[in-house]
Amino acid sequence: MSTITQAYQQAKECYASIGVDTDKAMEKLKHIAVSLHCWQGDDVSGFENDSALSGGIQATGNYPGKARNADELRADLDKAVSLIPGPLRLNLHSIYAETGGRKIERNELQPEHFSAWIDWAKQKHMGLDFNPSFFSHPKASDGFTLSHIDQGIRNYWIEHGIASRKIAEAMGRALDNTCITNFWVPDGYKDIPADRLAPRMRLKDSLDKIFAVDIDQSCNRDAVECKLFGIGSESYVVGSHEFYMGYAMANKKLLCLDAGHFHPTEVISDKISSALIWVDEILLHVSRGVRWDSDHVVTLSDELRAIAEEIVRGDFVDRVHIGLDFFDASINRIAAWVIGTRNMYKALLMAVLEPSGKLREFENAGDFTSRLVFLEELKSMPFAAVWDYFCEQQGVPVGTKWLDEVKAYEKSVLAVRK
Ligand code: RNT
Ligand code: ZN
Repeated sequence: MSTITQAYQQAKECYASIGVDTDKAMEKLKHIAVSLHCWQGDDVSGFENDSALSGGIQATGNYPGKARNADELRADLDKAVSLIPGPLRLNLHSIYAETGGRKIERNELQPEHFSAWIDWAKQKHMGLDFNPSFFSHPKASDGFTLSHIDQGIRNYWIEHGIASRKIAEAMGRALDNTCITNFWVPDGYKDIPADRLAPRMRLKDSLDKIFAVDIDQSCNRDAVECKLFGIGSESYVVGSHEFYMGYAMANKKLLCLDAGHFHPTEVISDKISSALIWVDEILLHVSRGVRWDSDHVVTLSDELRAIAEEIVRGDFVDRVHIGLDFFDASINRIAAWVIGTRNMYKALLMAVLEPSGKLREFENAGDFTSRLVFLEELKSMPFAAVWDYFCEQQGVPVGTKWLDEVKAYEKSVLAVRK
């Protein structure tokens, strides 16, 4: 018996002593999808090649070897995917369209511009998710898009929103796997506005026009993402939390909660159970803000664990779509994907390894002493042995071994990109 299996057998007994079946827990984990964001691979650049990143988001660092085209990005994704356990999806932005060198305006994008991505996903048995891109574009350069005061500019972005939903519908249909399309717009003011209402009314009107177009719900569903502030929109963001919470409720949309889009001491883990009373489904952008919405690589933090716990404890696996949203250009970009996504799965594994029934019994009986004792003991249970075994079972490297593969790839592939 290998040492990994031996350690697992011991861990299995240990968890059994508190009423947890590790085999069942792993089985559950195998059905929790995480949507990998393509934009970590190239610092949110995309393939349009004519606009710098804008919209108040920033990927800092200049680690060599960034993917310069779709083939390189797919090759890097192949590498990352091979090192991560679990059923992954891929999350694309519209700026990752492949237009064969021709300039296609964003309001004219078609499903055919994503056919190579669809083929890739098909071959990997992965679902796709999608995002219209309301940034890094001349028509977004003054910080407003769907809420712009100029109707012509608004119309352009409305058309982009509609085009994106049609692309997403085609993706969902082709893959027989519902696509989630997320709407995030950067619109906001650097300084104190005189009128907070009018841009919000315009945003509502634009969204209404985008969503008025009939799309097959089984192929695509839409989410809306709120934000507190961004670089250049410190004083006012049109699409605030209250705006989108209301919009999602009133219009049966998914609410997207990004971990970096609230006050620094506010956490999204506590919002999940509240939001799900009022909306059917939510989308998460699991990220890590450091002092601001900096989109650092996700670490195995208390908040990451709390997010996973909420999903599992509430039995929300089918109603919470887990997406990742971070971009770090200061470390190997493939490693960034692998670190963040393995951490997401680690947190989920910890969550499915909880004796949730027991904890709830303690709580309902008013025995908060036992609740605290068990929650604390769980922290030193042999989780790592179950994780290693799970990785082995899923055919991905155990421990830090995946890093050797990333380093080898860096040498042979990334270093050659100039
Ligand atoms: C920005 C939002 C948004 C983007 C991606 C690229 O603050 O979090 O989700 O990060 O769409
Ligand atoms: Zn986000």
